[in-house]
Amino acid sequence: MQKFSENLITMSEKNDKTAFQQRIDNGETIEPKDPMPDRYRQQLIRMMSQHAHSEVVGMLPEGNWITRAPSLRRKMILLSKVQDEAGHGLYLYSATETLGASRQQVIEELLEGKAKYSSIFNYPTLSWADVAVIGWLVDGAAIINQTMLARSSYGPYSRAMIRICKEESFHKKQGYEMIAKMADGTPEQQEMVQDAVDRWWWPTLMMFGPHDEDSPNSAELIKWGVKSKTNDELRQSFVDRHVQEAHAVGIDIPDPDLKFNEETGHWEFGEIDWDEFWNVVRGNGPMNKERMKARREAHENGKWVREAAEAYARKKKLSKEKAS
Ligand code: BYC
Repeated sequence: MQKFSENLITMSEKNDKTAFQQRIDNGETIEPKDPMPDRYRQQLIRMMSQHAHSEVVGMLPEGNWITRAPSLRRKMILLSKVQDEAGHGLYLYSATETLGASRQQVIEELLEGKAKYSSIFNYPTLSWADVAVIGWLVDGAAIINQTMLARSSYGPYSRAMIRICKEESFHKKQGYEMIAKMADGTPEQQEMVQDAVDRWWWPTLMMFGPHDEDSPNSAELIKWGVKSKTNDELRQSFVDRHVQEAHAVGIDIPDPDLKFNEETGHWEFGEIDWDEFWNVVRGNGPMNKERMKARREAHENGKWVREAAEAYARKKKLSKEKAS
């Protein structure tokens, strides 16, 4: 990750760092012009830009089904959901810019294959039921993670999360409604929806990131109030909530080790295939190459729009200078 420290107030002195930690421990919100340790800034740029990329790349799997939605109602819902994800990307790129990282810089890092985005979007959407499962499971996972991030110590990130969570909540509901309808439908619909859940369940659990003992960033992010829960804690909340929702509509969870622990009140689940996770994160998942190709082409095709916007901004600036 590049350094973006020009004109920004960073902290180097030990006393300043203690004062900063004190502000975090007091529950204060850190705003863009506040002094902050360079490492805090870099960690936020890393995480928020990855999050923005995930929203934008995340439009692709569902976008694949817009032209084939089974009714006008479903098409309208899907169109507006995918459009919402683009909006989330824009809020998050803007929030990242408040840290001194330009949108152009972070997007270049994605297109050059240097920046990560969520592993989940490297899986294919093979049937219409995948759209339902993404809404229910993937947006369901995103809500659990982002409700925590809505309390993050960095003001622009937490405020973006509040709005995003409201929209994700609608996304999850429309997905779960579709799941319930298909689970209550014809045998073919039931088979199709179960097949989609079987394929997406484990990749969704991977979205929360590696186990806590293998998560190098968690401790620092928790110390700075960016995260308030660990990857494993969030994953457990997700399992507890979604197993119940699955059972309520007659969907099976594809995990032979799943069992309810009466003492802890939690659902215990089987081991995640971490080799698969790291393989996808390193760019070798089923759809990584196709996703990046689609993003690069979209960026190239949008060049004229960026150039037109820049020309318009220059023209406006010139006429303003002439008038003054
Ligand atoms: N995929 O130390 P860790 C949406 C990386 S979109 C890929 O635990 P951290 C939606 C991690 O980056 C919203 N990489 O990291 C859109 C790190 O590598 P680097 C998606 C992953 O930051 C359209 C390394 O593994 N949500 O909802 O403490 C349609 C070690 O990990 C993943 C977000 O983006 C992964 N799954 O925790 C529908 C949430 N997991 O950077 C829906 C924002 C880990 O050190 N991000 N890695 O090279 C986060 O909450 C956290 O960054 C993570 C990781 C939980 C993802």
